[in-house]
Amino acid sequence: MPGRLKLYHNPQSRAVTAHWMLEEAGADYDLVPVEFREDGTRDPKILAVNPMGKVPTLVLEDGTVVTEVPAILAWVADAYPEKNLAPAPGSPERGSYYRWLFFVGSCFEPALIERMMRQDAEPLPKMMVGWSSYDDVIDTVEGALKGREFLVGDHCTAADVYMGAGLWWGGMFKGPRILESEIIQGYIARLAERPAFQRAMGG
Ligand SMILES: N[C@@H](CCC(=O)N[C@@H](CS)C(=O)NCC(=O)O)C(=O)O
Repeated sequence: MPGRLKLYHNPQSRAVTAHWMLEEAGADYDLVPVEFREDGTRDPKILAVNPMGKVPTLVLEDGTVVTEVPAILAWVADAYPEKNLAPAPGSPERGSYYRWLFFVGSCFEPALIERMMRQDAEPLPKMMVGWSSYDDVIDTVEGALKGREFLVGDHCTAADVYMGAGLWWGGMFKGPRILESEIIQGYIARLAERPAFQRAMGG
């Protein structure tokens, strides 16, 4: 058994995605609140476990530190196999699962950030950046979700937790095409009905 975990958390952050995942897994955990500061300094509590000063940071029962949302989600999915939050290692579905799990952090997030924070700048060259372009990312996400309830197989996996949370945040930040897309909004609405989502994201 994974034992008791500690999630360094701030509700205005990507830590809610890890929180949602811990709820999906029925994990035994404590939230450690991390304060965000306006003056550029960081809460010493987070610096004591993660030199990047970032949440989410998950600390396992033996003190092992896991950072980066997709790493935390993947670890939790594997640590609670009975919850069926990841396809079997080596299966074709595991390939799709990894694809979408990694797509969020390496394509969706940077594309959204580029689009939202560099609105007056020329887009970075498609061939150079790993996410190609914001529109290519949204087209790809819509294509992956078209006619499907979840990204992989017929039930929610850690890839849906990451993609769903990313799209949910993207909509809150008014990322172009996210609120307008019926496919994306239908997907978010399905995920938002999950009790684990509501416990973590609802407050
Ligand atoms: N690559 C990290 C990103 C984590 C991240 O950027 N966290 C932000 C909040 S969403 C943070 O902790 N910001 C506070 C700070 O940098 O002081 C992940 O995937 O977990």
